[in-house]
This record gives sequence, structure tokens and C-alpha cells, in this order.
Amino acid sequence: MLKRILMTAALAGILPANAMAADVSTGGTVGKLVNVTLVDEGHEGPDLSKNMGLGMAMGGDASKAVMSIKTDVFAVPAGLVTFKATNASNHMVHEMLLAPISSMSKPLPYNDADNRVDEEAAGDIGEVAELEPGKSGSLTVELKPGLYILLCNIPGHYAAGMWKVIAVQ
Ligand SMILES: [Cu+2]
Repeated sequence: MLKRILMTAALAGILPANAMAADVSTGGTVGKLVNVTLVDEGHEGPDLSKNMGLGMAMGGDASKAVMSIKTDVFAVPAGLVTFKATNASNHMVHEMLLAPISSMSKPLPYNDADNRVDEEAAGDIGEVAELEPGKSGSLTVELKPGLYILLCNIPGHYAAGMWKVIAVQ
């Protein structure tokens, strides 16, 4: 109970962020950690101003993906979840956005003019924005059971294959 109160206080910004991080890193009862790695091929790839059609349910050939999101787990228990995102690229900015999905066969709302997911329409519930190469950041959110998509919404990246679905159980 005390821990729960501390967590709530930390989330509200009353306690320093590291009070919460310490709890999460011990893998205790107050939260689960998902390590997320943002990956590309390490060199200039295809023209990312074009929609490569490799986003979820866009119908493209996934073997053509030139960038991706990896996680160390594919499912986590419902409740407080921390995503620690690391940009493993040596030359490119990436980010990690989180949104709930109802099905893996339903494409996300897409803004063709900007060549990126329409974050608002997709129901974006948080992100680690624009990480420089080698940098990390984290996002902690309370999640209900369901499917969620992690994606990079730098123009062209999602459609180049930069997404991953995880289950919250
Ligand atoms: Cu990216």
C-alpha cells in the first residue's frame, strides 16, 4: 500500500523521478520494464520521403524492412509499465511512440502528406521523443490488458518497418 502511494506521488511529479526508477529497476511488484531498441541498417537506406508500405497491415513485404523496433519481451502484465528506449543507430534520430490497437490486421490512421502515423487519431498514449543516436529515454504508463503498438513516427520510418506489437495481459 505504501509503495502504491509512493508510485502515485512519483507519477504526479511530487517525488523525484529516480524514486520511481529505483523501484522499477529492481523488478519488484510496482512495475514492469520493457527494454526497447530502435534499430536501422547503419547507413543511408531507401528514400524515406516515400511510403514503403511496411507499417502494420499496410500489406508490404516485411522482409524489405530497413529499420525496426526490438523488445526484450513480447508481453507484460497489466499495470504500471516502463519502456526504456535506446536508439541503437549510429547516424539517425529515432523515437518510440505507444498507442493501443484493437487488431493487428487494422492499419493505423496514416497521414500521407507527412508520411507518418496520425498520432492523435491513433490514440497516442505517450512517447520517448526524438532520441539522438546512442541516447536512451523512458516512458512509464499504466496499461490495461490489450494489444499495443510501439512505433517510430519520424517521417517514413513507420512505413519502413519501424514498429512492434506487444501484449498486455
Ligand atoms: Cu525511426
